[in-house]
Amino acid sequence: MTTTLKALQNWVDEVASQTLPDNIQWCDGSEVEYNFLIKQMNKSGDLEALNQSNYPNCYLHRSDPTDVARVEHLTFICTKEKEDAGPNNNWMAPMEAHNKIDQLFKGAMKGRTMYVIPYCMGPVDSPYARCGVEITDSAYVVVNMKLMTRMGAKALHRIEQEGNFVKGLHSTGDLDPEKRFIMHFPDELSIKSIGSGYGGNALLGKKCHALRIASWQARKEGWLAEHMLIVGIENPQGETHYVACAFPSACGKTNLAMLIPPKSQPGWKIWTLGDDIAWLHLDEEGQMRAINPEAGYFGVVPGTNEKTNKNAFDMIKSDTIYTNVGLTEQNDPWWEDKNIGEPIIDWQGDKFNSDLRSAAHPNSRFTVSAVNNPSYSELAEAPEGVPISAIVFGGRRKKLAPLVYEANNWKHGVLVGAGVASETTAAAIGEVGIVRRDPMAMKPFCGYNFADYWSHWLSFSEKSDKLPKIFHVNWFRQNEDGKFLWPGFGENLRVLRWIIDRCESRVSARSTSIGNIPNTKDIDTNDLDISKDVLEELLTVENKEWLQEVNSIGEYFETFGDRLPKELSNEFDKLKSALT
Ligand code: SAT
Ligand code: MN
Repeated sequence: MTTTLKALQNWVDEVASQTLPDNIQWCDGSEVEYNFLIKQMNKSGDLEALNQSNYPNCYLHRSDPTDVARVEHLTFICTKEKEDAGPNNNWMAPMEAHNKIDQLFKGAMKGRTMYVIPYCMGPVDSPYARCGVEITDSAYVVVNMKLMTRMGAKALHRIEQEGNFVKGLHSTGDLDPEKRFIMHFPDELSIKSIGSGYGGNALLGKKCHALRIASWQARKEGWLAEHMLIVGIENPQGETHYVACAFPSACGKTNLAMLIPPKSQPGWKIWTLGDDIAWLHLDEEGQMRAINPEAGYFGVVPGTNEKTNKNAFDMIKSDTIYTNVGLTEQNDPWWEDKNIGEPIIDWQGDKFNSDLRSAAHPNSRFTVSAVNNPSYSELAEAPEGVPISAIVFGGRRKKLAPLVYEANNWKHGVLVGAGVASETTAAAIGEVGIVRRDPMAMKPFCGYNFADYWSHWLSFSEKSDKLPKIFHVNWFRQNEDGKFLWPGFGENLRVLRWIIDRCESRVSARSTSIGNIPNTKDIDTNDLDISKDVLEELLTVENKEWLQEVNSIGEYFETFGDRLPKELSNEFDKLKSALT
């Protein structure tokens, strides 16, 4: 396979003469190619076959122990003007960034195969989909991209028809953390990443393209590229509402997207559209519609069990690539809270010793195609996407944020999203459990200045009078003893039901200074071991605590200077005066 598209062929030739690979392989995305690469990596030790009777077609990859998560401090947005990247991003001038990283790419693929991966983010026949080509020297990246995107011949065909594509150049380099960079060039629609083979650093279709570059494109073209799951909620009467939810990495997006309704909620069904990224467009009628640009899941493994996420637990029993989990004596994968079996080997391949390290890395992952998901929605392949009734923001907060509240209107909702904060998780290198501001769960992923991003969000209020309602949820509130107040997981359906009832104007709500809160009677607690007091506690708004929060949001907004949209400061002022 080669290409008729001159621009693509030229770029591939250029990269080859810079990186000097032994071979060049154009990926066609076929099963034969996938199986061949798996076999090859199994031989080279890049992958280890798991117990094939218990886990057919499942493999384990161990990444370098220094290369286990996204590296936000080494991720750069390289716009001409520093201000365009904003205080929310690391910035480097494009020329300087190219020079620095090109130096590292020189001869980087010597002795290796260079893979050319054409891929499409979104259904190949969707007008909302966008294409890219990733060049990489990692076979692990190729097989992950096969599971995570629509890759190969069909994507290449679309690229040749359209004539343009996002360019992603990746090499694992020598995995030296000192020579690791993930650079984005929004003006050139290109990405260069070196020195990491891990997830969001290396699978360039995901965070690099579908969020950082796409958010930039989306602003220019009038749509939104967001860090959101998309889920369909079908009621016992057979009506389905679609909701898009933005939570930071490792805060339960995959679990919510694949939720199984508890026995107390007969007749309800959940359909998964996506678990991580949503591209949102207004259609001709002003209805917001969403597609999931991805075709698979790169989910957090620890904590997945029959109770927390049975769909995922079953889904990853076959055709799955595991990264950085432990092993049992039977060579089954093992992770914390799997609740079955015992580990004997840890994620670094050493004999398991609980004093040394956990068996699975806290950010260990599964990669699996979405079609393996028992709750996969038929409409996930629909080129026109699904209509969105509600947008939900959330984070991991021990205190303060109530279980759920509703914004007064779109503009207030933008403030609610911009004010999101969450405790950090193992999905990125750095300290875990620190509360940081994470607007719209996009802190690590917005490819431009947040102030401009909020202006873009605000601009939708003029474009349609049928916009989704905006909500905020917090599944993670704790009592004084550090116990979670809300059971979470499947029981979160009860909160989604209230959200849908609000969208359909079926229930009233209590107006507070931060927005509309459910009346306790409207959250179904049937069959739930939760007292009225606890529910009330979950739905309390303490103005004094909120005032502190608002002051911290205000300080954060100040870092954006004059660029902060006036309409957002207005919403902020309104909130502050409601609290005082
Ligand atoms: O490493 S990824 O960016 O792919 C996963 C995540 O952090 O959400
Ligand atoms: Mn994510």
